[in-house]
Amino acid sequence: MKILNYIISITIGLQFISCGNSSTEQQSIKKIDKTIVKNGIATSTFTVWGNCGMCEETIEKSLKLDGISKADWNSDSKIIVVDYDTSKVTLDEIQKTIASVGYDNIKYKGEDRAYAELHECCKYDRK
Ligand SMILES: [Cu+2]
Repeated sequence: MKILNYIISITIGLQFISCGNSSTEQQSIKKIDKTIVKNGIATSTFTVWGNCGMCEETIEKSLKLDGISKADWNSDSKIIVVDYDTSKVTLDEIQKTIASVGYDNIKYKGEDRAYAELHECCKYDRK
């Protein structure tokens, strides 16, 4: 029974990271760009264009930088929440980093070369 549960959870996990055709939902992307700073720790919430769980991995991995304590992108809402130490990293650097791995965001357009190298199903409709 344990094995069955394990298989089921893997199957659900795979569905979660697989790419759906989300071109219809792309049209309703809400543009958000908001930052709250408290005691030198900022929480920025902004829009990052993308498709799926693989995009989420690429975007979040790119933000494993000194000073960033949390980066959580949601493939449905296309919104990322980043917590960071403002003495170590700036919002501008964060948004440039996301663009450098190919993702359009509220401030910067994703680098074309990085976009071209994205997995087929990650080639989201650009902003
Ligand atoms: Cu993707």
